[in-house]
Amino acid sequence: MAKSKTQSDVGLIGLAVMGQNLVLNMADHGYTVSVYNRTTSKMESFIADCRANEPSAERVVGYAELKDFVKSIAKPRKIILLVQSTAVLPEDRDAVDKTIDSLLPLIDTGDIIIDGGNSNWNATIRREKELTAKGYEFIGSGVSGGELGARFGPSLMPGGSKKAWKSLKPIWEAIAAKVDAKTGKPFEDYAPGKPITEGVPCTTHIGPDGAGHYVKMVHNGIEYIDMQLICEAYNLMKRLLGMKPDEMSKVFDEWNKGLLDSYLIEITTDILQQRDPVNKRKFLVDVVLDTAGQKGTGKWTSGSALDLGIPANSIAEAVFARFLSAIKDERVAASKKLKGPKNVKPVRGKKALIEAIHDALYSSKICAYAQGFQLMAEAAKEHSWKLDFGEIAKIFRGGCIIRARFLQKITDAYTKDPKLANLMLDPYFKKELHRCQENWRKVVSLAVLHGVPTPAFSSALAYFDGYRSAVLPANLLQAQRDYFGAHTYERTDQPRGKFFHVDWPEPDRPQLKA
Ligand code: 2AM
Repeated sequence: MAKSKTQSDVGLIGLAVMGQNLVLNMADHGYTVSVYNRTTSKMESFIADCRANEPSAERVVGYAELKDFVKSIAKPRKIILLVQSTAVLPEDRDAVDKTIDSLLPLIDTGDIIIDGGNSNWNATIRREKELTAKGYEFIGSGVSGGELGARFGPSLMPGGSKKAWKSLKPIWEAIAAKVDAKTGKPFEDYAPGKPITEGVPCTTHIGPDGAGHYVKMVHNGIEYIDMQLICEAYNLMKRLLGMKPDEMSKVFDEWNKGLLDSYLIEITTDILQQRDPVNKRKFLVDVVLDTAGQKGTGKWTSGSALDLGIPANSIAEAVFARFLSAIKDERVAASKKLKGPKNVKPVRGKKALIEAIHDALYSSKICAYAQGFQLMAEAAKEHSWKLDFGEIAKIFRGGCIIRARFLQKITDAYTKDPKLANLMLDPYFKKELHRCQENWRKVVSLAVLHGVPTPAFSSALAYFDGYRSAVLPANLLQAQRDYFGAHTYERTDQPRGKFFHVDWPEPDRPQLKA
């Protein structure tokens, strides 16, 4: 249907920072955008701000009434929601549902509602079902990259019907981050009114209903562990080598030129050289309190791993590390009572240890991504989604917080073998793990000897060692279960699926359990 001259290409509800920035991004790309916010004054100040500062302000139109907002959008309407989501269980209803409910009497069948918030995939599955049953289209799209990403190019992970995606695709491809087709490196030379239009967009149709929000959630889980690994590397340099932040910044800067080249390493380089604005003799990082917050997506990822039976232990460790950081007062009290190791020899060989920490970080990162991708594979089975992991790694290359050179290698791995059982088995990653493991073990051993906590490095190593073990001590565990609870066991010399039980501690009369 042709739109009238006065109608907007798209509408957006929810003018907090992410919403505002997505609006400006779309306007910079030539789209006219109608905007609405529950609290009208926020819409008005946004519009005033646009007029004062934004080259594309003329393409942004604010509405105080929802019905006028809806009327202003060309059909089939595309209405993006960036409102606060809190629903976790399918039956939970939150502000996203309230907003959808208020829209339904005003929109037409065939219109598309796009939830660009950090909604839980369970809620997205439910909403998609409810809305498509009524004849509307619904897309749940992950939007990653923080405020700057939303403004100049996020990584976008839409889930929903192919038909709905076809309508949204031009806008999503326009506003998404772009990477160089050959190198996979993100283009970042943007400015207001000067969007990037060349390159490969960091968006793809992830799959049906909740697939996009699920992948976005796992992205966040990976982000948790990526950040924790960097923090452990920093802590080891600080505690074992006594390095100061500006010296460490130089190390991270070097690392950013090699295998670890990534956004998170880059910002760490910046953070570590920043002086405290209050007291310039200090580094800012040294006066930031060591308690980390979280919004819940790492917890959701870990909860999903538990539900699906996937050993994403390092991702969970990263969440627990934040919990541990949060009990600051308890830690301060405990630090006066619980003593660490005594008389440990100081570490020698600074250069070699820094190199070893680099390798420990790289190999742990491989394990963390292996866990995240295994989790997505299991969720895909559970929900009958056909996820293309090569494409997913591709859209993580730009825009999002975990963007990294490393992701090109993951794309390569899944392009070569779309059915790869675990990233660690890809020839490149296998080689890297084999190359790094001696250093990785050295670092974890040193950390243990010196009493420096490295939950992410250590759990990743335990994952690697566990995954490559043909035999684990679960034989004893299952025997214990059979001993106290008659839970039965399978035998190594019998076909799988045959279960046995004995009368412990007198196992002379083995019985085949029916
Ligand atoms: P507000 O400015 O009126 O608070 C992020 O919090 C965004 O979600 C804001 O734009 C906020 O609108 C919106 N939001 C939060 N709860 C909402 C609700 N129950 N209905 C509509 N919008 C809501």
